Amino acid sequence: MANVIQGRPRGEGRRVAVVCARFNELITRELLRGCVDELERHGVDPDAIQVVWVPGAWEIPLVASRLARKDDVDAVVCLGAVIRGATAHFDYVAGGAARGLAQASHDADKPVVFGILTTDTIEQAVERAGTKAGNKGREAATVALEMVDLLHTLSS
Ligand code: INI
Repeated sequence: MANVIQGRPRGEGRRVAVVCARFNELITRELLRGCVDELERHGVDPDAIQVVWVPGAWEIPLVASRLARKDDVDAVVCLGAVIRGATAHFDYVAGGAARGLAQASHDADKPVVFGILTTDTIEQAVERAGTKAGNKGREAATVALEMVDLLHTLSS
């Protein structure tokens, strides 16, 4: 019989930082609303959630990295919306954010969750911010708690 290990999204006693980009704020504040609600629904104390706003998705990794290295933070959830325009800007911003968050997670040895939408259109972003395709902020919150629990199990 295989020894199967997986985490559960338990929120009690967990401390979570959320970094949210102001760019495309109409979308990102819905991601933030879903994220905070989901963290609290899983039992995270509202006082144990800190929300930090940054200008755009490009700025998220630096702040996420700083927060992830703090002793009183168990996980960092990163929220943003990068929407493709007519130029290559999208690729630089989305690619830089993705690489930066992977690096931040490895450097701090903690979950740094990628809750940044990367879509071709505003409609696709709206669908993922609390309408047809759910709320990616909620999903990111659950992933963060599951990963904190999993890493705890693996190190105990
Ligand atoms: N930032 C975003 O969060 N989403 C975008 O869609 C976006 N676009 O398309 O330009 C965007 N650009 C700003 C960027 O994140 C930085 O804030 C800016 O380049 C200053 O460093």
